[in-house]
Amino acid sequence: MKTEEILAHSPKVLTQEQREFYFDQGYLLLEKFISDDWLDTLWATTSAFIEQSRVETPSKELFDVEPSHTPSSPRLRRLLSPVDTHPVYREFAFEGPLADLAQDLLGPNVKYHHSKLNFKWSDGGEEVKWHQDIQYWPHTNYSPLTIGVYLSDVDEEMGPMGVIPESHKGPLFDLYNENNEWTGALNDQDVARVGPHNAVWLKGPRGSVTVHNCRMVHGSMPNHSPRMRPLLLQTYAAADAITLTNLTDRFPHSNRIIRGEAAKWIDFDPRPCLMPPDWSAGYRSIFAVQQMEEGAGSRTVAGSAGMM
Ligand SMILES: O=C(O)CCC(=O)C(=O)O
Repeated sequence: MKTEEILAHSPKVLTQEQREFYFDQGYLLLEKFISDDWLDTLWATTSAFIEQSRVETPSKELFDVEPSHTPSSPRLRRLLSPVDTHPVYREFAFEGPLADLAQDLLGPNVKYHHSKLNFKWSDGGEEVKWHQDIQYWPHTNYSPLTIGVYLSDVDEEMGPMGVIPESHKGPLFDLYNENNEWTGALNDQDVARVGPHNAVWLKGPRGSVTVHNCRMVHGSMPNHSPRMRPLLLQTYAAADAITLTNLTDRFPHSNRIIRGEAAKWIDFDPRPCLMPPDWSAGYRSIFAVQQMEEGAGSRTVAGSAGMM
């Protein structure tokens, strides 16, 4: 659906100005968008998962942990697919305020793609290097967007999400290195090209919400504060965008229509998209792939000689 057609539908939770800002700049920050009731419920569920991770080797199906994780001092990087893991996250993503927000930016027919809870633990929680999302999970068009919810107050010390305004209008960058290995991040020359000095750091009190388009260059610094920075992320797309890889096939709720109806006609954007590696044998997290850890998943392009 074209931007003008989306804007012609009456918004549910945003002003017309906020919608236009998103399409022009590629991102939004909505301070205190989520109610305290929802935040308390999400925290109760999240605390139970943190407790569950207090074992020597937490489940790889549920958690991605830092190499120094221990039962007495858990260091979670990510709860892998909250929507598939607990009904509270599911209700929040499918029926809560985020579904209205997604509809205001995607049009009446909205599909859920995936979710994750990035903890960025206190005292050194890892950086997320500059990258664009869509090369990780190509779709037939560039409608997909990710909505993040800060479950705690987040200030600049805590590694808030950083975005480069309007970078969604620019090129998609190659996330492979010179040896054709997936790094999942822009190389130094491309980072210089987009100008990290232009970054806007999205901070705010708990319940603040970030939105970024799937072509947006974004990332975040390490968390050097004594406070963790839990950011609950859920990705949605217009119903007429079809995902092109099997990355989320193991998640039962992926690609579910949460508002409106399934598309009869698929929309194709002619701009090419980079193909990621074939991660059907396993994918852990952006942290693991960007740190190029052992077992983080395949690094060569899907279908290349290196896969055989
Ligand atoms: O957690 C963050 O700061 C950024 C997360 C992100 O960009 C991602 O998971 O793709």
